Amino acid sequence: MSTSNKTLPAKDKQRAAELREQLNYHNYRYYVLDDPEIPDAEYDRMLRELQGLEEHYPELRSADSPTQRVGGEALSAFAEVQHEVPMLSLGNVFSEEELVDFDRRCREGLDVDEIEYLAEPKLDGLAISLLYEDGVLVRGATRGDGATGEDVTHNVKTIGAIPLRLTGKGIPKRLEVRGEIYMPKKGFEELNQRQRDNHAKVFANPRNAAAGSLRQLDSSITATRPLSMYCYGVGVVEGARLAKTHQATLEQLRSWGLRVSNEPAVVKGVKACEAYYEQLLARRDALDYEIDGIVYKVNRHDQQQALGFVSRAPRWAIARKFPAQEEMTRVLAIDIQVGRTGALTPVARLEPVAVGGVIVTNATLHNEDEIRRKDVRVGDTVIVRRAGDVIPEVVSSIKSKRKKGARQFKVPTKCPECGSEVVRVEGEAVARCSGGLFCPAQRKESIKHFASRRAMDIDGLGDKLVEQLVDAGMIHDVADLYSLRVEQLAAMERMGEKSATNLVAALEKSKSTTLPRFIFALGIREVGEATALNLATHFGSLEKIIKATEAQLEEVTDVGPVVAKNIVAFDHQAHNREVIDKLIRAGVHWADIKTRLLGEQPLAGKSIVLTGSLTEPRNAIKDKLQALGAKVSSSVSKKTACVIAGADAGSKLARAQDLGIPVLDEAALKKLLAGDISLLG
Ligand code: D41
Repeated sequence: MSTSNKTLPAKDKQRAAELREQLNYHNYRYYVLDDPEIPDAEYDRMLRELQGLEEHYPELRSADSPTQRVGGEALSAFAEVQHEVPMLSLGNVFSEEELVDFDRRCREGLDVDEIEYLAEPKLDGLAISLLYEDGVLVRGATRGDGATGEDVTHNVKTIGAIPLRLTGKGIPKRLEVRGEIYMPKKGFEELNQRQRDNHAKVFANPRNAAAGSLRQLDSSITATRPLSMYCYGVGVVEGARLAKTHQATLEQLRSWGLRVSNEPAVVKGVKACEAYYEQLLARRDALDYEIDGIVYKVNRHDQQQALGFVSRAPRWAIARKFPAQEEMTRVLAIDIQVGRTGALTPVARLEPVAVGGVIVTNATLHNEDEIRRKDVRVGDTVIVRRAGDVIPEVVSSIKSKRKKGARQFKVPTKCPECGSEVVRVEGEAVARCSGGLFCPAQRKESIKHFASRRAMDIDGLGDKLVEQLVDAGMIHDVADLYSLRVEQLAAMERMGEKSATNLVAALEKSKSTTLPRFIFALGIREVGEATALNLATHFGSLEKIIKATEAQLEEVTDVGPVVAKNIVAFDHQAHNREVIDKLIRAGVHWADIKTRLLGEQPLAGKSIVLTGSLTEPRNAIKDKLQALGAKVSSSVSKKTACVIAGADAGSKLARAQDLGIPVLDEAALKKLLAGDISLLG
């Protein structure tokens, strides 16, 4: 029977049924299979549409509607945990207006003019509950549906950021800490690269990777995954008094050795909430973890209590969502791009779509294997993801939306730029154009690389101009750059007398360079900045590098057989030797470097301490330091020559700072390993 006086149109009734069915299906894929098919943003839109319909026509509401549900169902493989204090859900708002509404409801509820909120980043991970008894971690549980979660104690214990025992004063007899487990962006990229190399499952985003890692039955797998955690609240507290505000609670947690973010801030009134939102949104890409919005919580606990709850969400907290980083769109075409080393990269041309506040029209498909694995076809509806400064990528294709007749994509057998044969070396993921510098695409890319900031740093020589110059036949190789004249350049599109003069001056200036930059600028395959530096410090001069055999090259730090082969192959091509000679004749020069004799130990007698999480395995770093004569020690003393500190370094870093001992980051470590001991003071 209808409870409203509006009559329910058949099309709305049908739409509601459709939404309900689809939402239930996607909910199942997300929570039970850990394998969502559509972006969260799309799910949210569908849910809100259904909520809107149900609000308008209350008779549409039913107990089994997805709008009545808070979270997921527990997976049977783990023991169930009943949360003593339910883990509430968090309401969402998507605009400033809606936030103003939230603030008004809170102010009216409390009968005050202004409210103090604690604003904090909303981490995009998994909600977790950690139970400490007498300061000892006894249980870790997922949130599940808020009432019942999964026991993941064995996995939680492998996460370094989670203390197994609390420290400090006034620890409660029982304390349930709540927070978010997440995977840092960098760790996520590295994990996916590893998975790709091992032909294992690649994760769609850091949150899925964190969920998949935490819900492993074998905790030794979880232990290899780069998980971390921030705490944002408490559940059960027994045998201690709670602080009076949320902020003070966070400080308490921090004082007990728990990991609490430095980002939360107290903000007064809705204007300040908005300012906090804007400043964090501007820094979103720079953070080393993904956040999908801001959570505002009424700071005072007495006010929280006065406001209470609606269904299973607090009235005193709200999440203001950021623009989503994943969206749905359609593939219009798949093109092949040819890189500097001839690598062919398939790129999807997309129907323009706003992702994370930016319009995306192209997304990488990485390589042939990835296209095949994801089975992306022209015409498909796909999920695109744009996170930080990483190139947008096609995450997956939504097979249920595929049109009949869509054909599988095939990498061409001839280079689309120059027609040369495409080759794919056994065991390698990339297919390459075999045209070398005959291929205009490779020529353009190698010139762009040569001119780039970290190479020869030629100011004013942009990508577009390089393409024009190559297309016009004005330059064929990097050395030709140095014979360009002002009149020639001034005649190019979008150039004038002034920019042409500036460019010629920049070219002149770039002639004075360093050996490592020059080697890097040559663009030898797999010779990056670090390798170029190692080669330069090892050999001291270009002459010696060119004359070196593969075996001699392999004596250089980080140079293995593959890189050594690439260098020799580069040197053996007459064309490359000619270009180098031409560059030197044009006046490119550098100062030779004082070399380190093989077996010489610049770090002899130095004691070095490693601390914090370093990106390279510790043993590998240790080996390299020891090869240079250093003693790697585990404690900091007055005799320590330096401390190498990675992320989240703790007491050793503090001690080094107290003693005034030099602290080096990983970039400085690279220099140290290349023999630069000036950093040791
Ligand atoms: O960072 C988060 N994802 C986050 C989630 C946070 N910073 N605060 C949260 N606060 C709550 C309440 C206010 C209900 C205690 C939350 C969540 N809840 C939450 N996470 C998942 C469901 C709810």
